[in-house]
Amino acid sequence: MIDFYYWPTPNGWKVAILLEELGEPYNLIPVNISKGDQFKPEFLAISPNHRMPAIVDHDVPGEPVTVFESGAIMFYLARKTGRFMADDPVLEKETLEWLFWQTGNQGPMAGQLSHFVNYAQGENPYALERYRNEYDRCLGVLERRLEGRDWIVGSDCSIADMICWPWVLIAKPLTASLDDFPNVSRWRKAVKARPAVQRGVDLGKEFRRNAAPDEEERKILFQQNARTASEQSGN
Ligand SMILES: N[C@@H](CCC(=O)N[C@@H](CS)C(=O)NCC(=O)O)C(=O)O
Repeated sequence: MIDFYYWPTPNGWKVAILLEELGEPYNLIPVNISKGDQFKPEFLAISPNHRMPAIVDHDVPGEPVTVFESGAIMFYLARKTGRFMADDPVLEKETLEWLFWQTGNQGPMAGQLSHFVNYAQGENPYALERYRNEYDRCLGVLERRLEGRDWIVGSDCSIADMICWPWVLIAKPLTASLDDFPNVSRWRKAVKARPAVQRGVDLGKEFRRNAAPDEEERKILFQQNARTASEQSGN
């Protein structure tokens, strides 16, 4: 069985979608990032970067295997199950390129855009513009990749699609339009139509925030540095 450390955000959805697509049972462990669960020592032993998602795979010989970072988790599960990543070395290399691209480019830029759209409205027009442009640039990268192809890598839906899709799903709340990106729009719709994808996005929806973060939550989420992280972990 897999323990899945999760909170319902785009980064969490990536792995939720894959687990639902795999159809294997898993044990959901909520990591309430507004309350500081990401700093608990038992979580840090699994995810040293204070971030979810993370997994622990108990279905292995010997000690359970811990995996943090969505790209690494998805690569691990795809390798282990032989699903959602082609066996061919060149296609595997292409999958890795898109996993790295997502976690090094689209994810951080969209995450910062979300911060300035949702939590620091009007406070920093330069930052808002900067991340809006970068998010738009990333949509352009995907648009070119999806020209003449249904999926990001190979001929089927793969972990490359599952990792890139959640931050495109929420383009509108991020104040971006997909009007100039017809290939991305078509692909977004095709991924969304998959029942397992819908189940992944719905996972833990009862935990979703329905109010702006209060002062304490803002401090936990937005004023982190090495010292506060260490204090929160009790070190
Ligand atoms: N590169 C990481 C990003 C994970 C990430 O940023 N997770 C956020 C939620 S979307 C988190 O755990 N935030 C906790 C915090 O900001 O303290 C991945 O792809 O797994």
